[in-house]
Amino acid sequence: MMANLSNIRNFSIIAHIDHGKSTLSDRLIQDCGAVADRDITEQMLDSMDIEKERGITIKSQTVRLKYKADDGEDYILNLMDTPGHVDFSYEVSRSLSACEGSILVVDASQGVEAQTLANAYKAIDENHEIIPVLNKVDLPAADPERVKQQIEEVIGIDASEAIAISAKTGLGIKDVLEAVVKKLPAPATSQSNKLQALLVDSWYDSYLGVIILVRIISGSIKKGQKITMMQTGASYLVEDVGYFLPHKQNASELGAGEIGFINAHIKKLSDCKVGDTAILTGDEETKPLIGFKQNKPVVFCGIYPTDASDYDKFRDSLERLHLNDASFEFEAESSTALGLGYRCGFLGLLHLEIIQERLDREFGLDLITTAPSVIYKIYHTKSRNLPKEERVDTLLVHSPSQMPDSVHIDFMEEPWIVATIMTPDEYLGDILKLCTNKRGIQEGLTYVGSRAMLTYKLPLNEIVYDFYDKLKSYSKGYASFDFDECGYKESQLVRLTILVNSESVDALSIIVHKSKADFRGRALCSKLKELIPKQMFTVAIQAAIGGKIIARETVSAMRKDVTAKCYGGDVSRKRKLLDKQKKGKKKMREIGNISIPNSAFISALKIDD
Ligand SMILES: Nc1nc2c(ncn2[C@@H]2O[C@H](COP(=O)(O)OP(=O)(O)OP(=O)(O)O)[C@@H](O)[C@H]2O)c(=O)[nH]1
Ligand SMILES: [Mg+2]
Repeated sequence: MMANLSNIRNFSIIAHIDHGKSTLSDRLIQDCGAVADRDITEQMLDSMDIEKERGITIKSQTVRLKYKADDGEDYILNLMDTPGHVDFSYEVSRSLSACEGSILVVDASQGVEAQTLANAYKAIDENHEIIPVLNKVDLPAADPERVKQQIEEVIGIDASEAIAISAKTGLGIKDVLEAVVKKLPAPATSQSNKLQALLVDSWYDSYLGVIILVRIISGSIKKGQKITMMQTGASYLVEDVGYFLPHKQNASELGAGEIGFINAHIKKLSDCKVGDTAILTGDEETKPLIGFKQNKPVVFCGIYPTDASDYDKFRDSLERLHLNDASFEFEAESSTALGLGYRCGFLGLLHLEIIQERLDREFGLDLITTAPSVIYKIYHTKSRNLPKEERVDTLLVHSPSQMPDSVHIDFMEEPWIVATIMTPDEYLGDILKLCTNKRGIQEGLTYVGSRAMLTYKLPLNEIVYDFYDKLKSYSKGYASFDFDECGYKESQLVRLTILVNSESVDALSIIVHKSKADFRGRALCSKLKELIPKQMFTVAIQAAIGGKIIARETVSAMRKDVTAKCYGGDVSRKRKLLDKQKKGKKKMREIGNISIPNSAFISALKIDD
């Protein structure tokens, strides 16, 4: 049975990382009786192994709940639990555009953090009605009154009726459900009864093919009808429609205002672009919905199988994983040091780490990763006289090996971000130093109680390097961080090449800012000196910018004591033996194939500055 529109509520649960969104979802599911008490587990919606182990949400999840409110009416609640980490903020945006309201969860012992702010603003931009909820009031450190004040001061929404809850003990959950029904609006009624379904998400099911999650804006959809995706033009016969309760449940029909899945035996994930509009085939004059802007990978790195014979398996694994997570990109690449591999693009460093871990865990692959990089723009000297917009030969590169010779480069640009950092006052000094060291430009500093809120413009390539780790360690984990891209700026960038016995090792080469090149070059060389084991011959490690060597280290050869057998005897005999050894070594150097341990590639890139 389709629900009456005025009795539907669609809402997202948003918050900073770890403030308790998934735990609150558990309680709401439990209170609505959707899952028997004995089947309740912690963070039920975090279904991937990696989510469970790390205790974080990576993918948004939707659940349809039935709730009998105090006014005696039956309501349908569509709840969307979202991830808190900045890398997955795209998931949040998509969920928000499928809903009319949000529950903003704030940990009452921590207060407003960087992602609280970022996600709250996203909800405001979507014209959402927002219910502020203060979680973890069971903790002794909780201070709900102070946090209420913070929400009003920093975010600027009314928090006087914020609900104090504990998602752990279940305190206040009923109040949250009542607020959802009373304060959040029902979906708007549409003028048309022609199907318009917003594609919110899609994923691959090994039995059914691609499943899509839709928000029905107008009209309805049922089994046996044929749908067309407006952007891609792909058409499919609908096999099933239904909801997640949280288990998958088929329904006879999905109607306006509802959120549910469509299974149409879709083979290609590329046919289903999230943000696209699905219509009934034949209704081509229907207007497409606004959709979302495509998210683009910002961090790139090369990934290579440790064992070259795993290459085919690696390619298959990437293809399979891509069906599950279309937000990473990959293209084949080869490196003289590492052989055949792929250059992959990710939404951020955590995303990179997770994909790498899934490749290892789900596909049993042993991989080497090169330094993460961003996309640089290179303006060619040929079109020097043209205005920037008319330069058609501008190159987008994310790997040093793609950089043309410096004589062909007119100038380069790198991406910048604007970061919001919130930190307890006592760590402010260190964090300011860190931002300056990362070439940051301070834009603002305000206080929210005893917490400082900093706005900084920073080059993205400094962020992907180790900014997040440093921020966490300088602030003992208390600082939080959010960022948005803010365009490209001209920058003095150079290619720093590492040469091992005069051969360039592209996997260790990087694109860096000129001011850091000397330091990084020296540091890389001395780090490699520690990491490369002694060989039978001398190994020279050099760092070069263009043709100029800026640093050099030498790994001296192992010296076998060839004169050991020669007791006493005259000097000329010893000489002779030593000369013979020298000749042998020379030969080895010529055919010399230095084995650089895999670990060197990763540790070499972790240099303190
Ligand atoms: N004491 C206490 N702990 C809580 C409460 N709610 C959640 N937690 C704990 O806080 C941690 C994070 O909870 P999650 O529900 O996974 O947080 P989340 O917001 O979903 O996190 P992400 O999805 O990674 O952003 C878990 O260890 C929970 O057990 C609460 O009300 N009281
Ligand atoms: Mg979660």
